[in-house]
Amino acid sequence: MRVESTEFLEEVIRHYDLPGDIVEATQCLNGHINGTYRVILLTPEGIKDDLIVQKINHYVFKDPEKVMHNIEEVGRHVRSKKAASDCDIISFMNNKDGRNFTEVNGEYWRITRFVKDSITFDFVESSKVLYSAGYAFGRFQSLLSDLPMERLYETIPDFHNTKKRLDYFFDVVSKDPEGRAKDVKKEIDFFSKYYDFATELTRMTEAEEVPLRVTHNDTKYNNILMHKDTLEPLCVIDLDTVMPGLAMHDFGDAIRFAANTAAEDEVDLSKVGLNLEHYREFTRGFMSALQGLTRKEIDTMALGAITITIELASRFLADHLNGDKYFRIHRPGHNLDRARCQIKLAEDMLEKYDEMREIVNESIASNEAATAIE
Ligand code: GN1
Ligand code: MG
Repeated sequence: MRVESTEFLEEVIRHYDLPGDIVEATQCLNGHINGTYRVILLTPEGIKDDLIVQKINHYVFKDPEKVMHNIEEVGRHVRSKKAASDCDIISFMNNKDGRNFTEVNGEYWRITRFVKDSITFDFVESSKVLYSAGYAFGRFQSLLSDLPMERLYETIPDFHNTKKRLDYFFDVVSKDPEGRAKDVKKEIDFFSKYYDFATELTRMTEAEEVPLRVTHNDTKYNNILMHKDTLEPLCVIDLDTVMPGLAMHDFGDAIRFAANTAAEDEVDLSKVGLNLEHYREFTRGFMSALQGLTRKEIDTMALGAITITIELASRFLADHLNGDKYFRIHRPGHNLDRARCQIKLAEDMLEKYDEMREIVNESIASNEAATAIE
């Protein structure tokens, strides 16, 4: 969407050593949280500088400085050890005060250069591209495995605490501030039915049966910039929620998005389900990049995918009941559509749970075979 009046963007850019005039500005609408703009500057030398200028959502991220601290820590760590062949990760420019964000009228902004030839996808057509996406997210976590967790802030407390998410959901249902609960009885029953199943990983985390690791926590396929021709991963983006978490959640959230046979907000629910071929390819890539997982982590990878899908369904539906305050919507009832789509996907995953677990085990076995041959 073209931005007509660009003064607010000019004001942000003035905080940086970026000479030139804005010749084009568009708003990117595929994220649900932050405000993202692609801005082309024409420099005094006549060169086009292609920038991404982003406003951090202050309602969601209560302390944007902590978010930007984490991004700097993680960036420094990954860049100090990554190989040239590894996928890059996003970083932000310093402003004139040497900080990787800038404050304008109480809002927090940041700027990065547009990665040349990159593209993102909101839906995955072919399973072929998924091995490398799985590898990129697995490798991201593996590169961060020796970053001391105490160096990172929890940017959103209890972000993937599914038990707290579901308890909050039922709280919203009981308060029903917009009077919308009467129309979603069937959906509410779904969350009651699977409450114990979906909170098992929370229980295991609290009992320290599974370890915390530095994780991305928002591993949607559109959070990897892909090369527009080769479809190879170029850069992992959206590091706002990098913090201690579970490997199974990163795996699971990626599956939720990339192995869905339809888009995240598809309204024709007959189109929604788990594509096992997509699932297999992503799993193979992720598992080959991320070795050294514990047996319990391996055994709960598939559970992670179903858990995160149920969790997100509850978050979308809670937001719908709350009057759409958290996720940006593009039409009335959008969060309800998203919730229904995620519930349908979770139901399909529950039917395919045994196969999902089997595929994880197969990928581990083939890693072991490959290691033995080496
Ligand atoms: C939000 O803004 P975006 O699209 O990267 C959300 C994720 C959800 C996702 C669902 C901070 O991410 O947790 O999985 O929407 N991010 C936050 O599409 O809540
Ligand atoms: Mg995000």
